[in-house]
Amino acid sequence: MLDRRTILKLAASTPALLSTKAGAERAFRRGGAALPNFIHICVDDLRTSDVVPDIMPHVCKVMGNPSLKFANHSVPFTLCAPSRVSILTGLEPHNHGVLTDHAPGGYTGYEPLEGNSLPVWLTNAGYYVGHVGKFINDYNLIAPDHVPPGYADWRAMSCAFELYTNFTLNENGTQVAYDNGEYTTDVFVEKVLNFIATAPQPFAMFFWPNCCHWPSIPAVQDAGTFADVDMPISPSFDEADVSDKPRAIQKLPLFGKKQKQQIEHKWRTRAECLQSLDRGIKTIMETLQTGGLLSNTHVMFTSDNGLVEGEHRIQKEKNVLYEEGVTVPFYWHQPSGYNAKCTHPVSNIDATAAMVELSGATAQRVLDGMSLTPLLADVSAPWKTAALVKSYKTDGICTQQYRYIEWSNGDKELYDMTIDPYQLDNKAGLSAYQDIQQACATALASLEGCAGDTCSWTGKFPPPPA
Ligand SMILES: [Ca+2]
Ligand SMILES: [Ca+2]
Repeated sequence: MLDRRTILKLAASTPALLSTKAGAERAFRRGGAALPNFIHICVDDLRTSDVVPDIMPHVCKVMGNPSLKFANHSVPFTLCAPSRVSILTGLEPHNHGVLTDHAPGGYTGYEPLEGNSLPVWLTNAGYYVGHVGKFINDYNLIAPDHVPPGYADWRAMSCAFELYTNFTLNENGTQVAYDNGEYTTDVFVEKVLNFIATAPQPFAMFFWPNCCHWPSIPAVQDAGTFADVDMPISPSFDEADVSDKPRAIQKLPLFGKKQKQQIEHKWRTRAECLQSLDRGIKTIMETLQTGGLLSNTHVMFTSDNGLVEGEHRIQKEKNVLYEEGVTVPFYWHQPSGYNAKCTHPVSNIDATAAMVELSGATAQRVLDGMSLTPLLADVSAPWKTAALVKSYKTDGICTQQYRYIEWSNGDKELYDMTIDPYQLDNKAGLSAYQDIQQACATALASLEGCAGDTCSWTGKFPPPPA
């Protein structure tokens, strides 16, 4: 692993790269102002409840403040590959067509799209683009030797992404085995630090660790560190009364002792698995700071999907639209230092549109996302009123106040998040909520077929009944 001094020394040698004509042109293109760098960190299966000081103290400190926090950030599809493809294409899943983790989805579905994706647009705009970590499901099975277009520095897992040791990376076309006890997250962080130290500016790094996806194996030093810590219990854990819920949830029995122990075990291993990443992000932020790069680098921290783990009697499931699955952390540390909490409904495709705008890149397709740039300056700026969300069996919308879900069997759910943040009391079908439900259903029906600008819904939703 590189120590700080080596990294700074490497950084000091980087101006040779910057002093080239091409590098200079890359760095100063927009009216003389330097184009910003990007570090896009996308954790795998991270829950919002994981980003708390007891589990991720460094992330809470360095990303939580002074960052912009998007507190109502959903993913377009609550599954790894469809969500990642939305980030890379800026499209809603119904427009990119990758709706599963495996064929016809996964990398099988993404491969025909990859030549027209965010990394390619950034490269065409003069960016030096890197990727470290997990890519898209089944990349390892279909094309482990392939370096996708748009990446100047490619270091992706070319093995099963569930591995935390004894793994292989495709490093710019060469298969490199890590079979001496190296731990994925630690190796990935080292690669990111190397990139920061050597990449010509402007750069964009997609740091997508496999952590903390099940089996959530922690680094040796972290194993057992949460053994005596009790899992926080949400009011919706093992929901006592599910008579308000759709038929699929009503069928679920209350947990037995063994199931509760299994859920708690998974929570503990996930918390332990996140420790290495938490330390790594602290080092990355410190390195950007000491290298003088933080003043011109946007750092985003998010997850590809959440995970329902015990809520509403669901033992383990990401592919549902309850809050723990569909809403994921999103922090944006930006050069301006603007620090606020945004409650507008935003989606990962909106971040893609913002990266395109900030980089001066040209997307070679019509983006479905709405650039977040107005909110990066003022969280009360005018914004769309709903985000479209999907899973296998459900479609829905997230608004500033409501969650509305339609199941494929016709069952419906409506939650007023201001009075019912744990989604214990489904309001669908209640006469007092009829107007709200109708407004939500109208927005959903429109967004399900949207493209480009029509994906930015601006219709109003009635206030809740008094
Ligand atoms: Ca995932
Ligand atoms: Ca209930």
